[in-house]
Amino acid sequence: MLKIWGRTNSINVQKAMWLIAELELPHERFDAGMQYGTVNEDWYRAMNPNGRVPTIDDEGFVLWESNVVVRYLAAKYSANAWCPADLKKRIDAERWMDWTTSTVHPVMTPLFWGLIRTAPEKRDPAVIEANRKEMEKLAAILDARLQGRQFLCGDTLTMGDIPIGCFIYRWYALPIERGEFPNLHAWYERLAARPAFREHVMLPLT
Ligand SMILES: N[C@@H](CCC(=O)N[C@@H](CS)C(=O)NCC(=O)O)C(=O)O
Repeated sequence: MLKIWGRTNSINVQKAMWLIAELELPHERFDAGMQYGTVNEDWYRAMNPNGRVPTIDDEGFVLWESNVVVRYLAAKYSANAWCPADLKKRIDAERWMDWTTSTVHPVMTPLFWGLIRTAPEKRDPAVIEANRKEMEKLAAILDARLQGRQFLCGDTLTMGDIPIGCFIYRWYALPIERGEFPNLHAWYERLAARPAFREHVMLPLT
């Protein structure tokens, strides 16, 4: 059976868990990371030398790096749906996954850590404001992309929606000012209507 290690409040674990739930894959999840430890145990480091979560073991195939875990699960268990069969469609989805990691994640990390995982007296308002403004620019890019589309890569969900969907939940859940982005908001509501997204992504921010 598919095994996955990682705490439920990790955004990188959430990406994988959302897809596992969408695909109804039988699995076992083990808490790991932060207060749960485990990631520094020798046996865990032998699977994942980074000491990070998530890590999966699919019938002996061990994999880490969350976007790659999503790509693998989508390709193996949902070819031509969550992982588009058409090369250009697949690469389009992968582009949004990589963009999320290279461009959105570095902006969301100081916002999330600053507002959720830092005591109020230790927060740096200038850093939070700079990244809040930067997220407005990225939201505008997504809003433009979603004009006339139900989902990022067309009218069906693909793996391209997964990493960014997790970040956009957090962005809407943070206590910050946001501009009006009607296409982005409509897309987010389509995600929020999905039980798997609600169960694994829309968790209290901790
Ligand atoms: N690039 C890696 C990053 C993994 C990562 O940094 N995960 C965080 C949680 S989101 C982690 O393991 N933090 C340390 C911990 O939980 O102990 C991925 O996408 O899987």
